[in-house]
This record gives sequence, structure tokens and C-alpha cells, in this order.
Amino acid sequence: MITLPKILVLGAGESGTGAALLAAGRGFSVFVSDNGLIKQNYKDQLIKNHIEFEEGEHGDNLLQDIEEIIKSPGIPDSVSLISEARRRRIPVISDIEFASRYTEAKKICVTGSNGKTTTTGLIHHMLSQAGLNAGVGGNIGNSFAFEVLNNDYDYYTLEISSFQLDGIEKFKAEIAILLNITPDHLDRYSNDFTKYAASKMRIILNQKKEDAFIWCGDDEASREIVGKTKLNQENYIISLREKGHKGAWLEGNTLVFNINGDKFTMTIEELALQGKHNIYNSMAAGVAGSLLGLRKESIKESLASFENIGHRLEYVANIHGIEFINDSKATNINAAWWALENQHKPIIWIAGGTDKGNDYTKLLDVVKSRVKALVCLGLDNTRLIEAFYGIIPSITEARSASEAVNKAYYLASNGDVVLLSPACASFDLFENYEDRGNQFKNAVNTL
Ligand code: UMA
Repeated sequence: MITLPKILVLGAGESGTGAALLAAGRGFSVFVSDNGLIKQNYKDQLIKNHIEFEEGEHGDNLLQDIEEIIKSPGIPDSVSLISEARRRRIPVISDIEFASRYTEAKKICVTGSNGKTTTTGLIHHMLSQAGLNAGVGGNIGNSFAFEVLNNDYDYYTLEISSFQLDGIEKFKAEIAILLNITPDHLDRYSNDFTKYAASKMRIILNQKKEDAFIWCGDDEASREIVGKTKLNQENYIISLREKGHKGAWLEGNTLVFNINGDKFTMTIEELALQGKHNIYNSMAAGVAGSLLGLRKESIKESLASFENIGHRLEYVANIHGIEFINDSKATNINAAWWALENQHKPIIWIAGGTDKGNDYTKLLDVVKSRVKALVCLGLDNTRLIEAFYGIIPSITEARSASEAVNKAYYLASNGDVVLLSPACASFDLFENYEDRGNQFKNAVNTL
């Protein structure tokens, strides 16, 4: 009998638990170590799958007999266990590296400091609309490991963070997208922007001639690092300033896609997602769709129909460093959980409305870790206040969208996000969720 190597999984969150389950399912002997308390839903899955774990510490002798470590992306390289593993030459990989070994699917991988969630969603929408057997995950939603464990897709659109890219060896994106690079997470990169940029650039690692790299020619930092890199693969530029290259550009109000001699156009008014940043996101998605051989009409329809999910994690504005997001369509607990989970900045949360018997305890973990203030936007906010009293440091009430926006703006600081994600229906104060979302957007735009 072949004995498979023993794997140590560090961290038992979304990525670690997914990787542990996948590894165990493939016959590896797995041990999971988390130096914090493991969330109940992940712990339940480890127990159910008979995977050994420890929590509250990374114990002694953890590295004994270990042949590979799968490190969760949130764990910095500086922890002593990782330094020791490197000294002993034990490979340390990320969950996306591990998961990629167990799927033949084509991977469309999106990275960048801003816009990756939207672009990932847009591409996934496009692939699904075209009838492809396609999944989505990575830095949003389910980890790639969980996806590979539970599904058998032909295509994956993956949002990928720099932390995940730091732990790849053979992982390859068939289509790699780099949207932009602006300073973020610099604490993990010795406050050195060039190190962070180099990490983002690993999105093209292992790409071959037949693979594609889509990047933004208008982004200075991307230009600089791409300029210093020898590209083996085809590269496609998205730009609002330059024209005539392979990729996409703007002529007046018309987007021109030019992929290997094949051209098609659509106006920016037709795009579902408005705003300059969304032109880049739509360009990147359209180029990717075209490279995958989707019909032009299908690509255009998808870029136009993505508005079906308007009021769903819709970016509204950035005012004095405070981002405003309209997620009015989140009328239940699950939707609000998703929205809260996907914010990476401190949240001023606007929630409430017609409560449909919500079980707010399901939000406690994510709220505790991310929400700094709650603005209750409903006629009767009693249940919401009871659920989060003593948990969220600041709770206040509002009876209109503009009052809620003004109060949230007052509570927010530079670097925060104001998120309208109500977890409740809108009928107490608004006609419907669209009306609530529109009133929210109007109030933000008049700040
Ligand atoms: N832990 C240890 N040892 C340590 C430090 C932490 O065991 O020294 C444990 C914690 O106690 C915790 C676990 O590690 O239980 C958490 O690991 P993690 O922080 O990597 O979180 P996951 O739940 O595995 O989520 C990660 C990504 N998180 C980070 O990169 C911080 C998720 O991106 C991603 O969706 C998920 O994997 C699936 O791939 C989140 C994120 O904030 C949304 N990403 C950053 C961003 O987008 O800006 C990069």
C-alpha cells in the first residue's frame, strides 16, 4: 500500500477546513492546527470527517513527520512555525495550490487591489449565461478547495488575493487578470509596495504560451511591474487611454474589444455596471469571455444583463475615503451574511426593516469581527437592537434612508465602508427593496 504524505493544515477557517476535507478525501493523513478558537460550523465538519485537530494553540512537535503544510492565507509568514518549517525545507503551500491538483477545470483568475469581486461575479455570470458548467469561489464565497471537493466544474472563476498567490508553486491560471495594484495589506509585505506588487504579479506564474494575461494599461503600478517582466503568454491590455492593442479600449462612448483580430463593440451606456471603474471590470470580463470562445452576442448580453443583480453589493461612491455599498436586495440573513463576510474594511452597517422572524445569532461571528456601528433603518427595530446590544459598540436608529446615510457618514472614518445590507424586507418604510436602494443611493450622492 502506498502511504501518502502527512499534511499539516494551519488555520481552520474557510480555506483551511476546505483544504483539510479535500486532503482527507484524497487519502492523506491530515492534522489541523488553529491557534484560535475554530468556528463551530468548521469544527463540525472536521469532526464529521474524522479529521484530527487542535485549537487555541499551535502545539509543540507539530512539524514532526509532516511532509507538506497548507497554510491559510490569513497567517503571515512571520509566525515562528512557518520559519521553522522553511528551515526544515517542508513545503508551505496555500489552499489554491493544493486544490488545483485535483481539478482539470480551466481557471480564470482575477486579482487586483480593487474590483476583483465585481469582475469575478461578472465573468461567472457570463459563463453561466453561456451555458457552461462553471463555478466561482476563491477569495469570495466558498474556498477553491471546498469547490473542488464538492463540485466537478469545467471552468472556475476565482477571485485570488496576494496572500493566496504567495503560496502557489504549480498553480496556473489559464486566464489571469490583474485589474490594478494600489497599496493594501502592506503590513504583510514589510511595508514594501514593490513586494506586494510582485506578489500580485504571481497571478501569471507558470503560464505558458497558450495562456492569457489581461491587465490594465492605465494603472501605473501594473505598467511598471509588467514592464519589468518577461511575458511568455499572450497579453491583452484594457485601457481607456490607448487604442489599437489586443484587448479592449474606449472610442468616445464605445467599448472596442479586439481579440486576435476579432473585433466587436458596445456602448458604455449598455453596460449594466456604470462608473469608470466598472468600465475596466467590464472590459476585463469581456476579453476573458471572448478568449473562452463565447459568442459576441452572448458576451454583450451578459455585460448588459448583470444589472439584474443591481442593489446587490453595488458600489455607490467613495466619499473622503469612506466607501458606500448598496446591498438593499439582501432581505434575509444569508444574503446579509454574505455581504458582511465579503467586506474587508470596518463596517458601518445599515440594517433593519420588516423582520421576517430572523435568527440574528447566525450573524454574530461575522458582526463581531467586522461591524463597528449599526444604524437600524426600520419602523420597529426592537429585535435588531436586542440581538446586537452589547455586541456592536454603537447602535443608533433612523426612519429614512437619508437619515440613515447621514448618521452612518457621521459614524464612519476614512477607510471604513458604509454597507446597506438590511437582512429584512423593506415594506415598513419603502415601496420595495429597489426603492430602498435608490433612496440610499440618492442620499449618498447628496452628501
Ligand atoms: N490562525 C492560526 N494561526 C495564526 C493566525 C490565524 O491558526 O497564526 C487561524 C485563525 O484562528 C482562524 C484561521 O486561521 O481560525 C483563519 O484563517 P484565514 O484568516 O486565512 O481565514 P479563512 O477563513 O481561511 O479565509 C481565507 C481568506 N482570508 C484571508 O485572506 C485573511 C478569505 O478572504 C477567503 O475568502 C478564504 O480564505 C477562502 O479562500 C477574506 C479576506 O479578507 C475574505 N481576504 C483579504 C482581502 O480580500 O483583502 C485578502
